Amino acid sequence: MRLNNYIGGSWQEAGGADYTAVLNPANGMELAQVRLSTKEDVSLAVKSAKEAQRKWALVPAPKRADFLYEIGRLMKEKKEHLSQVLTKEMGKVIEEARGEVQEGIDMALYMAGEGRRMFGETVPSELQDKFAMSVRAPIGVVGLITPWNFPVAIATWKSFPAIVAGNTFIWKPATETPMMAYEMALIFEEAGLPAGVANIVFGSGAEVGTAMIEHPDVRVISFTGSTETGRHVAETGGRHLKKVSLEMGGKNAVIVMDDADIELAVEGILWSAFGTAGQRCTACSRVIVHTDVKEELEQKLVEAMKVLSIGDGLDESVKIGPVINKKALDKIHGYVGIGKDEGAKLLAGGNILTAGKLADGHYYEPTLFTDVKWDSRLAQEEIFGPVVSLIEVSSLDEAIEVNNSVKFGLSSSIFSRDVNKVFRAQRDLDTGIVYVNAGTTGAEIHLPFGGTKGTGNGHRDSGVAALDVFTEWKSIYIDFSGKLQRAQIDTD
Ligand code: UN1
Repeated sequence: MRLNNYIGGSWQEAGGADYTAVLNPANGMELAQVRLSTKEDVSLAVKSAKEAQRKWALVPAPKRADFLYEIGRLMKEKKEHLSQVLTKEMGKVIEEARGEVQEGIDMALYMAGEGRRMFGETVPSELQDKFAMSVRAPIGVVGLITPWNFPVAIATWKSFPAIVAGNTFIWKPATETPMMAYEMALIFEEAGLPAGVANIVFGSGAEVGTAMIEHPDVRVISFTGSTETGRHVAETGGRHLKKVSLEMGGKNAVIVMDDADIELAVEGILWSAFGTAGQRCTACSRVIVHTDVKEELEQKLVEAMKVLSIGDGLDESVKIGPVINKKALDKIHGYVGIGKDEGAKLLAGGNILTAGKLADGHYYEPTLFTDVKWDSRLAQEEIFGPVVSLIEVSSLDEAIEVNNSVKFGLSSSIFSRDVNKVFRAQRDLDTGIVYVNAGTTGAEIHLPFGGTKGTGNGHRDSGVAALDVFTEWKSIYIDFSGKLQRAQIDTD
């Protein structure tokens, strides 16, 4: 299977000579090939998106939303198929793949509702016979750069608000997961989305991503990925005065207080640390535990980790799938080595798994360290794999301080039954998302998704907040007095 770009409503072969193979991380099998695009392919896509946008902006928002309802319906109809492709391509277990597709369906229906809201403001004017209001105006052609760990959901967080608001888009999916983008293109086509509204260009960040950021007709770049790449996107975008929305790394913590329901905390930690093999920006990678319950938590975690089944995510009984590729596997194992060198105590895991069929894929054993120093590399840097570090503290204040000590600020969580502690924590934890008595994952699409400090640059995906990325505020004053009225001057 060879995937082609989707530009101006038709399938077009990319201009580059190089192909990449899409490999199933569970067993190394080739799933598809993709020809890498060039700067010229991006120009073609931008041209068609720009032409389409003029007409699209004039389609009433509720009519634009009708396409989203249809896209949502088609995603629902094809949910099982999409989930199977997602598991094969990305590796997450099938139950989670279904969850991710559901997140996309939810986003379609939610954003379609915005077609009939998209609230602006009407305010009184300070002058007689004058009307004042603000509306959200589309921006134009927008560029979307999405990661491999949530190849559908994150793309829907960006593309659906973009189109309901009257923009057209160029989407560059991660090179590891082009098949989900291809599946979405089929859905856009079947839903009858006008040609040029949705454009997909496959290729590398260096070539396609850079060309999108540098193209004068692409006004917004919405990026989710690594902090390193995000910095480059922001720098290049800044030079070209682009609006750049960034979602980057995390080093998310679960705090377990001495009054917590420990069984529940164990479940929350397992799900948010080892689900998706730890490859969520929101994954729990630190557990900040109160001295009085540290031993109990350690024992229960180690016990519970023994029954986590590891293997191909298509097998319904498997709880933990592979990591995306060999490079990721080596990085994770590298951090385990760093942890050991730093003197952290390994309680469970710590190995690349190669027994039997696992040798054909990229599997890492769920890993638990304890007695980790809050300022060690293991506790500060993003690993993006199934590795958790326990850090001991003796008070809530210390727990919050340790949580806030990292350069990222995406998600955090506290397990406690004390309402006073819970309310102090939700106020003082400095992350963009806070959970109480749940792990660090599981954001719902109708609230803003994003983080503080090194995680982002002040923008948010999903929720109504996503519209802020893809619209400009336009303030409109209508004077129906028939005479010149001067604001701030004609005050009597
Ligand atoms: C991500 O981690 O990159 O909150 C996205 C969650 C999911 C989305 C995660 N709904 O874990």
